[in-house]
Amino acid sequence: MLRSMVDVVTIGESMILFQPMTDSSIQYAPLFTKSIAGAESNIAIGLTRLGKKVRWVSRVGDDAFGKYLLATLAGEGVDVSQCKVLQNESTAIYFKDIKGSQDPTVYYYRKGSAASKFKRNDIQSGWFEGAHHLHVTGITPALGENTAEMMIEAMERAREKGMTISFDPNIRRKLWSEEQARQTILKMIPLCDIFLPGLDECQFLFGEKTRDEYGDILLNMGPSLTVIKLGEEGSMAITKNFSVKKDGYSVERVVDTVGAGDAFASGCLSILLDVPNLREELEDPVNIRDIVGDAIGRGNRLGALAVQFKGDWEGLPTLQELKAMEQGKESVSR
Ligand code: KDG
Repeated sequence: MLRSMVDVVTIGESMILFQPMTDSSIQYAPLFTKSIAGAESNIAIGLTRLGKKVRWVSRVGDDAFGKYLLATLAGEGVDVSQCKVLQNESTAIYFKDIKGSQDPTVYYYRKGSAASKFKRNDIQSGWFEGAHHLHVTGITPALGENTAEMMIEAMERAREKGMTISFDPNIRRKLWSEEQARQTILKMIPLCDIFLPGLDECQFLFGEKTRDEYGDILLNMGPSLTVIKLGEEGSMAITKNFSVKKDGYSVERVVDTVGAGDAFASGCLSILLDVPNLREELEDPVNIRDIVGDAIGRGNRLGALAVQFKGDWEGLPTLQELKAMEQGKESVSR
């Protein structure tokens, strides 16, 4: 059967997210809102809203949460046809404690979840059918005994098929030991074309160095493009032929920082994935300096939008809304 083309495939776990409805901390909050979140599904929604066709591959439990999760993503227009509902398994949940201006604290209830059982033999050719690009994170390999092996194999298969790959390390210290995280992420980096770490993640992986030194190390490891996220300062892109930095957007009130990196990746990829023959262009990037600059600028804008909303993806714009912002048009709401 010939399926329609897919711009991006992403593989990972999404969870049911509960957040206190009021400003009180989780311990005292009487009421919670329910939504979904997970780095890969955040990106799937972000890119879909920006007009890309995205397939999210996962496993959920045969429970009400699994149904809600799949319905939410399908409702957003994400292709969930390669997700499986596993009998007698459960869908993961997590809680986010927002404490004023600090980064929220998250509490995971995901050990032994349906998606944590992913293994190498689960990989299906249908995951990649008709697809151009794979986006992965460092969260999925941390979930279960076999998920790192599965992710590495998925990246290798995508490469064999000629797909480009982006990788956000999304280091989550609550999920694995520092040593396991470092070892696995260092194995995954050479398999990607576009690496999207935060500055703190570069420090974690390579120790204290300058930004240019991180760029040199990473260029020698394999990715043709590394984009280092610098928080409020913006972001910088490094290729073998040039580097470019774009300033961040100032934000009046930061509500919730979780999901900002995924918003950044969605914005950045939404422009890069429009480049024909992306891998060749990235390998010898002479003509795409401006495009890379625009991509990280859009990433910065989306990151700044995401932190102003409670929830990981609720504040992400549609392409039409984004274009209006990029052209400086005021929105007319009534
Ligand atoms: O990047 C945001 C994610 O961290 C959040 O959605 C939850 O996927 C998640 C995780 O594992 O931390």
